[in-house]
Amino acid sequence: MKPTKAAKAANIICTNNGYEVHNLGIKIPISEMVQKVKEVGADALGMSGLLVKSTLIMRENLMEMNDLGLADVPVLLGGAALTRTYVEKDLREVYNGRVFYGRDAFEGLSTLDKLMEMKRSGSDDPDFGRVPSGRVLPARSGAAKEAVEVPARSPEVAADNQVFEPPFLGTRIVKGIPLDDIVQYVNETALFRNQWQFRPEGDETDEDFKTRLRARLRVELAEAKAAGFLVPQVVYGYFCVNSDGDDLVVWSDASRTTEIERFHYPRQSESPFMCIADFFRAVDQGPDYAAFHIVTMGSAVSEEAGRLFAANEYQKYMIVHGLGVEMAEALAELWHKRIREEWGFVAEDGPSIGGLFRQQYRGGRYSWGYPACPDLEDNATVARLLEAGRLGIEVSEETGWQYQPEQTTSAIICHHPQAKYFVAR
Ligand code: B12
Repeated sequence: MKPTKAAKAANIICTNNGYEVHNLGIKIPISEMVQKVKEVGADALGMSGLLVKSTLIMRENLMEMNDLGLADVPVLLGGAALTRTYVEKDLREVYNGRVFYGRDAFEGLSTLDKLMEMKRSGSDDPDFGRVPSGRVLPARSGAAKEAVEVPARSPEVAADNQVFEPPFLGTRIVKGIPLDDIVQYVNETALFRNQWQFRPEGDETDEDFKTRLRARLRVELAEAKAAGFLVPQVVYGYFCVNSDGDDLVVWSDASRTTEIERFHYPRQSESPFMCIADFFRAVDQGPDYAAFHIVTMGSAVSEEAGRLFAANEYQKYMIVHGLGVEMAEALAELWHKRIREEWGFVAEDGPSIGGLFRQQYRGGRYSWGYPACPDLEDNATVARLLEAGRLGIEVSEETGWQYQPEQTTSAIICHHPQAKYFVAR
């Protein structure tokens, strides 16, 4: 399980409202959770998952609790990868006890309040948290779905697009990027609302709200600079590549004789049959190029956040952790822009930074684990390609294919003008 920041947000809000929260940490086996539940006589168990993988583990955990006869313990679930339907329909069908979805920490708090009220008053609402609800999918008709022939390539993706030659082939490491350059690319809504959990006060407009919080951001950034815990670093590079069916072949150099890595990308099973490989020339069509990057804010910010959490400085913890992760996201945006500059098509950018968050530029940037390329294992392939170990970045099956330090993210950058987000599976 990966509670990280999110579970901590729920933890902080529940603690502030009079609940005693026992935070067990990340990737905790169900046996350990059960042991703690019994030891403290917990009124409820909460789990949080950032990645899709954790949602599957949650399901297994609930089944295990059934088997152990512990289904009298209400379970609260939340996190980026979960959906209300998955919890309130699929998981309620699995768990013999009560299970709830918490869209945010406040929803978790009101569920707890209702559970406690029931306990205090001795009243019972047997349906609460038990009745499956949510979207009911239409029953599959007896007739088999008409077989769709999946083409080798999406007929909607142009194959005669301009190929841009990159400024160099191979990798480069960049350090010492000024924090002031990065902060301009911070998504303020994500930072102020989602990470820091602030909301407009009274009749404050969104713009007034942002102006108020920008002052706070300046203060936090100045503190971070003085303490030196935000350490932006990038490893990036350009490679000669070709598509080979649904694969992307990465060559050692422009002679295209030695394959050094190969990424497999899923193809949509329905029209328009998109697949990331289609954005690149096929082997027999001549050379094409892709850029890759891994950006990190370094391990010191994870350590500082960990220290604050351990010292029960929850509010400050949320600020520092949130700043670290949104600066990592901003660094990816900034570096993508630098790549467009170097590669010669930044003039096609939209007029505003806000527009960049909506992909107003030539081409696209895809991170593994996102819907167009869901396979997290390829985080390790790109780390190998860019030799990310040089920045102290680790990723393997042991880390659940997540990068360490946490405030790290990777991507492939395509110049094809049709390379925009889509859902492959
Ligand atoms: C910010 C962000 C990042 C940041 C920081 C991530 C972090 N560790 O915190 C950075 C830029 C580093 C990042 C990187 C990556 N990310 Co990211 N990221 C996000 C994003 C945009 C927001 C997550 C977040 O921090 N939200 C703010 C927190 C506070 O919200 P929250 O987690 O949802 O929690 C709230 C509620 O859910 C609820 N809640 C949560 N838990 C609980 C528990 C209980 C009991 C209750 C009641 C409530 C509750 O309360 C919280 C507060 O209100 C999400 C997409 C999204 N919109 O959610 C993707 C997302 C999590 N990332 C994703 C991916 C794939 C990645 C990368 C693997 C990409 C890559 N290849 O580089 C990497 C992995 C990082 C690594 N170290 O390996 C995917 C994961 C999907 C998957 N395949 O599993 C997501 C879902 C995007 C997507 N739509 O596909 N990411």
